[in-house]
Amino acid sequence: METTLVLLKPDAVRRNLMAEIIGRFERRGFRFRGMRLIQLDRATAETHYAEHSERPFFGELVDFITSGPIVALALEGEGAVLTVRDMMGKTNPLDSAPGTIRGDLALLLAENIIHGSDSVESAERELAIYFPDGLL
Ligand code: D4T
Repeated sequence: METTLVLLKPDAVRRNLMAEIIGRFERRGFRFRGMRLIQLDRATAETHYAEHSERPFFGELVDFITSGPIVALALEGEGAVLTVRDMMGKTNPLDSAPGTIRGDLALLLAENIIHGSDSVESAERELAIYFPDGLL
């Protein structure tokens, strides 16, 4: 059994898409082990996106993810990491298939509404950032 970290980014919260997205994960059958509405500070955002620190879009990425509240979810299920990534669609919403979260709800790469851990190792690292007190 795997547990993965999902973020509903500030654009998802601003656009009132929380219930829509969370509902998809509920209906798919994941067990919710954590759910928090939080405002990220820059230091935490930079820790989360450390792998992108040298990329030209890093500053904008941190500006964006700290621009308003986000929702952090810890979702448990068989193959949760890959299943969530499949449900999200491709990173660039223009490439995301209809039926996926981004394919149905997003248009812009810089505002792609959701993050999901890309491996079991990333999930462990990221869950520790957003749920330092552990999971239910
Ligand atoms: P996240 O991390 O948000 O789930 O996205 P992905 O795992 O699907 O994609 P990523 O790490 O490659 O990108 C992280 C984040 O940066 C934004 N981005 C990405 C951007 O604004 N411009 C770009 O050119 C790229 C590649 C979108 C997602």
